[in-house]
Amino acid sequence: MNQRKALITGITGQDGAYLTKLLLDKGYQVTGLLARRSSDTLWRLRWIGVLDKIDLIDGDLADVTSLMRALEKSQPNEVYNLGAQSFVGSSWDQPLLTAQVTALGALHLLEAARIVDRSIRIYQASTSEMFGLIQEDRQSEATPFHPRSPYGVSKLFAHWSTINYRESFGMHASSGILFNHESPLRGIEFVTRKVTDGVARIKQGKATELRLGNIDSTRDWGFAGDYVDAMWRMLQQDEPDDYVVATGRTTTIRDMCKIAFEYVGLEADKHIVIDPKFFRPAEVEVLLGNPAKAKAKLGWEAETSLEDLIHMMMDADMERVGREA
Ligand code: NAP
Ligand code: F7E
Repeated sequence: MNQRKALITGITGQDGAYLTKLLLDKGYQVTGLLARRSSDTLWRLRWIGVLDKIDLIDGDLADVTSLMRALEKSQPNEVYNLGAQSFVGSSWDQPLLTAQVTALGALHLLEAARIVDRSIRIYQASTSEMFGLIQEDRQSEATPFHPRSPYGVSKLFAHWSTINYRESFGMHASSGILFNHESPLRGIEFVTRKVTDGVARIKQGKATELRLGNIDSTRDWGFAGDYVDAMWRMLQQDEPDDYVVATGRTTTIRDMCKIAFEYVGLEADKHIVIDPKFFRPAEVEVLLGNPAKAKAKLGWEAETSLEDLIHMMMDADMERVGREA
């Protein structure tokens, strides 16, 4: 059988690294779209040990011609669209850029695939942020959407575009509505990593406080390494579809912090400072996913508990902070 080929946008991000590892382990030939940046963005691919095993092609989701060239060059069976301006907080400061990359970028990719080869299977990285102001206590594929940020609105456009290309052109385009997932490779701007890095600094005497925004909101957090497996499973189905991927447990930011502080023998209340600078113009207060469909149809379940996840991230950050001069 011919070696299967995958193209990943957003390969330099958290999920890009874990997905690349998973696909290489399954025998895929992996190509990544590499957006032009002035500084090094390859550290995650190095950390996970895959950088010398993949091909990289210059391209940007904002430039549809670069996507067409990438598809023609890599001739993938599967494309995973992970590229995005993915930080909710920044999306109010850069709403147009967020829409260009996160919303229109997804449409560019669908259109490029329609023109180049519409048999390519496509994964779209949708998000629980589309539920925003939640309309049901546990959010499933059938829950109505109400996004609360330019990021959420952009992702909803990409989500519906994916469904539209499936319905209009019969393309195998699937959407994974993933709830928050974290890892030692999570960007430092996201709250879990900000916390594990901050706690490591306090423990090692390099900081005394941790400044946070709204710690009463809750999130359904899982491990990125588990979640990329669900992405792959979606593209192995005979029919394209949409799936919620979550753990089914929700925890406040406050309690997540406690797990990190207690792991190294510190008290969270003594170090957390609430700083309104980190409040958002509109908050997503609660997220709790219902992953029943992913379990029934994909045979997928989250395997890593929040405690194990935060401990894994703490270990990595204790080591990283310890190495700093
Ligand atoms: P991430 O770490 O922020 O990675 C984003 C990736 O997108 C990076 O590789 C980035 O490249 C790339 N990118 C940004 N602008 C681009 C552009 N104009 N053209 C091409 N690539 C561009 O995100 P993640 O956590 O891995 O998440 C992966 C995807 O899942 C994202 O679409 C995110 O919105 C979505 N998602 C994430 C979660 C979560 O909890 N992690 C949940 C649901 C959905 P550079 O490194 O060059 O900036
Ligand atoms: O915020 C609160 C903040 O930035 C989580 C992205 O991957 O998941 C992520 O989006 C919560 C919010 O993630 C701070 O207000 C308090 O209630 O870690 P976050 P997010 O906004 O949920 C979804 C599923 C995605 O799709 C996104 O791409 O934590 N919070 N204090 C804070 N958040 C941050 N970042 N920093 C704080 O100081």
